[in-house]
Amino acid sequence: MKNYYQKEIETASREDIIRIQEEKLIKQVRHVYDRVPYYRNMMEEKGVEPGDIRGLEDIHRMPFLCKDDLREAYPYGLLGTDLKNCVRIQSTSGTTGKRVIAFYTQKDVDLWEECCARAIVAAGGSDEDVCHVAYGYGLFTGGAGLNGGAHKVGCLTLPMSSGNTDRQIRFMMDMGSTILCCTPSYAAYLGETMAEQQILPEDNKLKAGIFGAEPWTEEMRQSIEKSLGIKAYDIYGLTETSGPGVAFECEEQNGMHINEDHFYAEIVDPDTGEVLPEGSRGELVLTSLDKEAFPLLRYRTRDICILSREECTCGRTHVKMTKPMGRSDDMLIIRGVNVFPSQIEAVLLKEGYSPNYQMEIDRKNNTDTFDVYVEMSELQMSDRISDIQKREKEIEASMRAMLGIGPKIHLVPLKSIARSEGKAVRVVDKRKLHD
Ligand code: DLL
Repeated sequence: MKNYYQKEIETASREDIIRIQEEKLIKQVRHVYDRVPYYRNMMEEKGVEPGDIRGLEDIHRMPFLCKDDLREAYPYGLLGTDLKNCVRIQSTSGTTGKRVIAFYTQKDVDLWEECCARAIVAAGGSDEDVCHVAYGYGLFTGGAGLNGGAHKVGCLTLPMSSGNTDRQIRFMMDMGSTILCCTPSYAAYLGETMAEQQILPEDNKLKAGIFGAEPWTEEMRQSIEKSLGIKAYDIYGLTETSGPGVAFECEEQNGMHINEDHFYAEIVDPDTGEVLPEGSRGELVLTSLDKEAFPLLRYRTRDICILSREECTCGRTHVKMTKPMGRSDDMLIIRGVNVFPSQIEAVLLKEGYSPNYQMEIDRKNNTDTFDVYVEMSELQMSDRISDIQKREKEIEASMRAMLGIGPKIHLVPLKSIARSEGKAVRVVDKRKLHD
């Protein structure tokens, strides 16, 4: 039996989805023009009036919005309603600049939680489940979003937040958690720690995991599924568009359905901004169609992916996005070569290493240095030095074949790379510190 949280809309015909999107878009453009001076100015600069947007094919006439605009408008410049109508804020971690603050009305919170509820049901969740939420609570959207979604589904919700791994495991075993929500790197760490505590995958009651907020590979999915004895589903979103739940994976585990009744998705060339035809790889641009407090039109996510409208066996009709293949702005250029951290991870997992790694890039004598620290398994640690060195060379060769550039590999003892309870720190780019 197929399970949907909102069957009618999740399986609506293409024509119905387009009609809904057009109606909402026309309303939303008028809303931001009337309510948000920042938007009105941008539209006037581009010579566009609300009446010019009569359907989806006109959306390209609207200006793009990017993270810098959000920073410039900080904190209230993009508010689409009076502050007294807002009931919540959430925020980005702000590690790469000024924080982005997202505002929500009660309706915004409800719609956001519904999107998360769709993801939970798509992962097999129901009111019979115990949903263990180990995303961070607080300003980060992961905890609040999945918590709200789990309530809507009627799950017994465990608001664990991140951290205190021993306590997480104890609650998971004692309360019989069946669905785990956290970052994929923390899921891998939980699996690793449970194995150390001699807890076998079949000892826990988990059946599914809903993992997102950072890039992860198919190889990592397989390794988490094995260590926890579950099915692992991807979920995508960003603070600017409410949080998790813009898109989620279904039983096919092959791409994430974008909630098209709430978000209109485009793929553009990250350099020129030109809209690319369906099936092209490019930057995802999202328009929130019905957010009241923080409505974003044509927001440049910087996430690189491909959209696909191939029929899905789950019956959902909403367009699918691939896993983000990196970001157009976190792509590293090392000795002139473009490197995505996900490529490093793919090689390591393929070669049988753990996903615990850290890349370190520096510049010495005007040349980039590129080191990758990789943790060994317990078994590998007892190997002779010469064997370890041989393996370092083998990984270097595989990386060179994949990237066209060979980093220096350092196999390091298990647990020597700091674990993260939230998003893993994969890249330490020391070049920036010198500028
Ligand atoms: O990470 C929201 C979220 C929470 C998503 C929990 C999923 C689960 P931000 O902190 O604003 O919001 O970071 C957003 O994280 O632009 C992507 O680059 C990255 N990201 C989010 N989900 C995925 C994913 C949350 N499933 C940024 N795969 C986004 C790869 C992801 N990257």
